Amino acid sequence: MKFKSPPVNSLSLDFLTEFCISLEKLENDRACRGVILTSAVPKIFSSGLDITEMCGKSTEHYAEFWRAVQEMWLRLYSSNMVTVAAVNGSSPAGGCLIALTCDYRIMAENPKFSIGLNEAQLGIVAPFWFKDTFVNVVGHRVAERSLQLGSLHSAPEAHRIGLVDELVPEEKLKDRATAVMQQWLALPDHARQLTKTMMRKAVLDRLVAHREEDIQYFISFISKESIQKSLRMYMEMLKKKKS
Ligand code: CO8
Repeated sequence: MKFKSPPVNSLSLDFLTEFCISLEKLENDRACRGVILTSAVPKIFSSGLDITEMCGKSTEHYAEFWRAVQEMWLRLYSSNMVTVAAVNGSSPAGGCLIALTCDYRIMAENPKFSIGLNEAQLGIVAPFWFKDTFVNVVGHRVAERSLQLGSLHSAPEAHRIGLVDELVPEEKLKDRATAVMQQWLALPDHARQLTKTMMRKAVLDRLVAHREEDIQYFISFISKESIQKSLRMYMEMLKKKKS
């Protein structure tokens, strides 16, 4: 699956909806046992949640948007397919979450590409299920430091802390992702799927049990004037950086 929503593959409500529909189609296709997620946009895997969806919108919109973000994560984290992220560009926040949610991550070894849960830099807080997913990949201490600092890690650093499983030259990314997929698909599906469920169930169940509460928390957090101000300033900073 190639993300193609220029300029930066931000996760808008439309993007998330289409992502879930595409994933469901693959999930229901008995001939499909694995999916490689990558980007068709040069230098960017995904810029994370579309900030404009979280700025100046109605309570109903925030609820719909957040439910779509949850749905994307629930489907991908619980997927029966083998999921490999071929991270061929920068991948902050929600983009990093997509990669973390896969079974295996391979990143192009370009030191200019960065990845991480940088929410704290925007003045917002990564939700508990972003944190749980991160902890499951890198461990508690690394996650705690990285989350508090809102760190964006260069590709080599991301590899060093275990945020990505391997680095390869950009031109070899597709071949390597295919080889990894073959290796994972060599195992009997039922054993691999049950093992995955065993490892992920507690974290998945936690969001399922607190889904409505999490939506209400998101709405009240994001609607705060101080948070709206931080997001507006961040967007302005992105635009200024350009000029
Ligand atoms: N949402 C909306 N618009 C964006 C986003 C985004 N996430 N990222 C970039 N854009 C826009 C820019 O404003 C710019 O718009 P315009 O052309 O109108 O000026 C356009 O996309 C291109 O951006 P850049 O010029 O910055 O492109 P570069 O190639 O130079 O850089 C980057 C690409 C590295 C992706 C850079 O744009 C960047 O760092 N973006 C911000 C990424 C980020 O911090 N995302 C975090 C989103 S928050 C999230 O995912 C989790 C939130 C959890 C919420 C929990 C609350 C309780």
